[in-house]
Amino acid sequence: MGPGALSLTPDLAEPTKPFTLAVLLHGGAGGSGVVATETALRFARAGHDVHFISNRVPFRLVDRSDANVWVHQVETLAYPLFDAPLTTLAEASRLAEVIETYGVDVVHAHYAVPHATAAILARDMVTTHRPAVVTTLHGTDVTLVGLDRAYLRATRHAIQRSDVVTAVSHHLRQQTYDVLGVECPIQAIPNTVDATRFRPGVDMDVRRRFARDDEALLLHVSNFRPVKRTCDVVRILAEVNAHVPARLVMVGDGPEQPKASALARDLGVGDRVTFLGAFPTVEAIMRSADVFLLPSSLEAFGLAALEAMASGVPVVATSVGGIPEVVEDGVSGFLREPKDVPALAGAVRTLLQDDALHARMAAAGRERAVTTFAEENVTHMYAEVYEAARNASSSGK
Ligand code: GMT
Repeated sequence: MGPGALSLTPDLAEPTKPFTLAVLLHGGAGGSGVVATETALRFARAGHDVHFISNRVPFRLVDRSDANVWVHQVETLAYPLFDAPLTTLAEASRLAEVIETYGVDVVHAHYAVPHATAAILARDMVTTHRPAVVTTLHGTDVTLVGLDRAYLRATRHAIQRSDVVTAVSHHLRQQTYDVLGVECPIQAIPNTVDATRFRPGVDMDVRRRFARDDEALLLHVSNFRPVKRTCDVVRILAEVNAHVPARLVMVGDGPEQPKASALARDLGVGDRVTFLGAFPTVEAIMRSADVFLLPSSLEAFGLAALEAMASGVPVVATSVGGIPEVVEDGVSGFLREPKDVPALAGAVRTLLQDDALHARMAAAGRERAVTTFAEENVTHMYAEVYEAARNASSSGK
């Protein structure tokens, strides 16, 4: 390893050369913000300085006491001439300030729109030095929003100008080439999970808040966007409950929540579904469920499914996007076609009616979460990416 190179010991306990990282993210409850926050905090724990640049305090940043973690809120101007605040410009300006003030070495943009663009703009503005820019693609920044004519060229430009680009699954990496027309190397780095926080072991007090001991407890966690098909989650519960007494907990909030809630009442299962809203500490509920449901129509990875697997909870999900890279059909859960509610509900019933199968899948999911998606491995991949990005940046790529 040459001079100035970054190096982390395998357990990340002793960084040999601390660096300063700036992270651009959507601070809300979405998976990209969760991944951005938790990845950066792993580097903070290893002794590096971390600066979050966001429109709000990141959702999963529950402990604010670390001395080497800063949050810089992006302020915008609500000027009557503009239909909406010009956040990309505000974010780029704030980032440039942070880069100069704190000597940022690496900027990590999570979710290309608009963060990759803000990162490239800030890098061009800064006169003190040239920080490395890493962009991580998460999903709809490629498959939905990035693809929209309104954003496509700017998104492609920012991705290609990044020093290193990563995607959270092989499927998303390929989509970025196929649909966005990006022509630069992209490395697939999977998401990971804190397998100590997300661990098996039903908490009976928590479970009994939602279900009797003779009832099954199904769980869904998302930001209730249309791609999550939260109404199908409710339909699955209704179908399962027609055969096996069951309850459903829905964690999160978003545009489809009122529809899902109305549907539960229409289907006569209003009293069997609990909507808890969004909150960052879902671990205890996660490990207390019997089955985790993710019937999405689009999913680049499915972070919540991985959190369920780490918690020893089998997953019933759809075989779309990157989900098959996370959940192995028939091993750690069941995958069915999107919108096929009878098949998805059938898979849930199969799991609920066969204790041995349920136990096997729970154990297989946990095993996969702590091996294939091990935190140390994924964090090391990002450490190597930061090093490669710094090398590319210093050679003025
Ligand atoms: O891309 C999105 O839709 C937003 C993003 C989020 O912030 O919720 O979700 C994506 O990133 C997550 C973290 O990498 C992945 O686990 C999700 O699968 C992915 N969502 C989609 O592709 C729909």
